[in-house]
Amino acid sequence: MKEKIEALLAEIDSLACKSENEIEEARVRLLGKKGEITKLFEEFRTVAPELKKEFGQKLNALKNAAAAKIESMKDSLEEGGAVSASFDLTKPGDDFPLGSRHPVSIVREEIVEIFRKFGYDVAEGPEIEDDWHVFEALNFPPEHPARDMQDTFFISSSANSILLRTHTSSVQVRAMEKMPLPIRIVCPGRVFRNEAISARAHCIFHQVEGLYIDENVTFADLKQAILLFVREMFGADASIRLRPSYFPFTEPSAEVDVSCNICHGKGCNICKGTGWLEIMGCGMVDPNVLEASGIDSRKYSGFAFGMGIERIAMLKWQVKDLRNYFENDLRFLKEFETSI
Ligand code: 2U9
Repeated sequence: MKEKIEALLAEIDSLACKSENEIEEARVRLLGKKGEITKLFEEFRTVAPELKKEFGQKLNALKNAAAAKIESMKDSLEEGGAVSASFDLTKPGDDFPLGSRHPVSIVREEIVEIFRKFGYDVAEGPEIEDDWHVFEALNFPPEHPARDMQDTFFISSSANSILLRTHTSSVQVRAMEKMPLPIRIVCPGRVFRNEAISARAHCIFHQVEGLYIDENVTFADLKQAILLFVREMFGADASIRLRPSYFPFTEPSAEVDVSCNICHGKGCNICKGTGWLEIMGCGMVDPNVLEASGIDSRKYSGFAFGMGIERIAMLKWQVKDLRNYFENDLRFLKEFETSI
């Protein structure tokens, strides 16, 4: 048996099959039901007990060597090691279709990059949040309609409810709780609102919010930061106007409009004849919000802003229906191939 094992090992070592058929023949001859190695395993039953250990190990090594040689011959054949006549190595490879970036990702990165250049860090946080970080710490009164089942997806309604965040402001609250001052961050992320899906509303959308807290931060700083952002995003000739507004977390608050980049203020159907397009909201962080996260509102002040990414993308590419962003229709997504 010893000689037979050694002879087979030498044979395996010198095997050089040139086709799949030859490999299969070798496999059957060695490892098939009536193969040489299988027969040796049958013979092994008659080996004296004191020799069983030695021959058992030798037989297993032989079987493994045969299986490994067959696998390696298959691999090298696939890689063109032994080439069959029908295989044309000069043939060009098949096209590999490339995907394209999603328009929401393109705009998110553009916004984040602009603020990064201004010295802002990027902060992210959980989509599943608690009542404190989404509402309570942001000065939402207990009866505020945004807390209502109509607007918020609740997961559990214990004392500190668990819910899907309705804005990324919760990330800023978490940053205020743990980051040293001054804080200068932008927070991109997905948010959830219990809305009926239509061309103008969706239950999931994306925001980028920003927060700057330091000593002596003023409304003039806010206005300048937004103007610089808008000029980077919409072109050096873009201008802004601020209209008074209300948010629970900022005081004073404003809506920001950018001059229409389609008609340049003359009035068109995109800006509905006004010459202005609403792009974001902003304001000075309410002192109650600073205090709720342990920041001394007599020493520090801050500004914040927020924008919907889909809204900016709609203005950039004149997309009319918000649902396009969520349906993954390749005909829509392919239109952004060149925008990468
Ligand atoms: C903290 C304090 C203040 C974030 C802000 C807005 C104004 C705003 C909307 C734009 C369109 C949301 O996507 S949208 O519907 N956002 O108008 N967001 S100020 O203010 C903050 C955030 C965090 C601690």
